[in-house]
Amino acid sequence: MNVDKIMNNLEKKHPGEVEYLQAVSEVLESIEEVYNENPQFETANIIERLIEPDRIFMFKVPWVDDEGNVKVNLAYRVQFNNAIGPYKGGLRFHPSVNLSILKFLGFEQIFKNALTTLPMGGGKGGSDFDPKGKSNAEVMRFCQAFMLEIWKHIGPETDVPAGDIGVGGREIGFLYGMYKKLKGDHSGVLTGKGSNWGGSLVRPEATGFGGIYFAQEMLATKNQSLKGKTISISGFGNVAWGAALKATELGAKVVTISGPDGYVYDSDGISGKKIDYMLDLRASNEDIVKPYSYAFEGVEFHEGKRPWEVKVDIALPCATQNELTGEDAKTLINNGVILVAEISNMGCTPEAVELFNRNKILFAPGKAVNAGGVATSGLEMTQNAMKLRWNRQEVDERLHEIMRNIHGQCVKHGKQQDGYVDYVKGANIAGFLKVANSMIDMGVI
Ligand code: 2IT
Repeated sequence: MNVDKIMNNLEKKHPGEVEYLQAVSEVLESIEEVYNENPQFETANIIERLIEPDRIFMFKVPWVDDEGNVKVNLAYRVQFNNAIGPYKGGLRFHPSVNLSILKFLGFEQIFKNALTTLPMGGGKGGSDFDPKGKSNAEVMRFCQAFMLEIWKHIGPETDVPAGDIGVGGREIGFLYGMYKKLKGDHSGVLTGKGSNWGGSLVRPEATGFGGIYFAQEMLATKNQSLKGKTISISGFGNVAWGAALKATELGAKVVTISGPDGYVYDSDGISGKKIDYMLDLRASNEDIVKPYSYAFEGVEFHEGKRPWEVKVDIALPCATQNELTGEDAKTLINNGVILVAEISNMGCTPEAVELFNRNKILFAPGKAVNAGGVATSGLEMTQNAMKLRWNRQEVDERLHEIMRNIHGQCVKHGKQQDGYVDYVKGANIAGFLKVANSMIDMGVI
């Protein structure tokens, strides 16, 4: 495989789509060796068939705000690959959303979903709609208008959207309500549903819990545990909340959370009612973290800064892509960080990843670490199909087992001769082999 040539061609076709190109090139570099050792991949022209989405729906969403003004947003659903199951992946509502971001997320989702051990393909969607400052009724009208267009192209065996940044339980409710009305049935076409109407217990916590279970496995390879470790977390949404909850339960101390406005440093640790307060912050729809520093004593707010300058044992990016740079990685390494795990998707820049690997820091990528979210979505689909509901313990145990399994796959394919585990390589190879071999089994379609 000639990675440079493939990347040059892809860039010519999709100029300026930096996040998408970044995600593809990271996977290709990881799998190059395995690919070259198995000529059947080249014969089936797997790479060219894998790196472009199967199809993309792009549509406008007209809606009316509370003052009666007609607004228009741009929306997308990227159906990337369904070799091992229906397209599956979240919806992101954020002003930064564009095709490059959704294609990177959809591409990552293919390998992540393959790692979960469950039958799910990869997809992603969303809109540049900004939920910040919108009323409940405006969010509802937008979600209804979004579903009015996309409902024809999704379904429980076709494509199953869920939440991502800007899409939580409230939005899934509005989207599901409209789908149910249009389709005239109760097929569980979205995950992250409310627990009264088909949602799975533990789904809200699952991405954060799964990330912490994964970090525990990583630490165990060095005979260490979370007990007594200090942790910096970025973000304050659903993912950061779940991670803070589980890390604290296991005896670690979380000292930061962050928003677009800056980060808060709480030397006493973010635990108990302070973690509940994260939910209030989110529900306020303001997208700022500063109010935390008024709500509790002894808390510092660092305006416009990111939390990676704080000296900690463990850093967990939980906000968005490329939120931890090479410079941040240097600071963390100089401060003695022992583990960095991306709970956000592609949270670290390639420069940061390279520095962690070179310095033999325990580092794992989002597609492995945050797979607990979509895995629990898979468990929600299973429960919907069986028309039953598992209790909290049953779901949590399955999630835990899946995270252990993903860690095992990363070690199997990523262990280097000196014993260091390259989790990026391990995750990419394990996910690729499953998807590529499935594509070969099914012929050229
Ligand atoms: O990035 C992700 O894995 C998600 N936003 C969750 C996707 C899902 O289908 O639950």
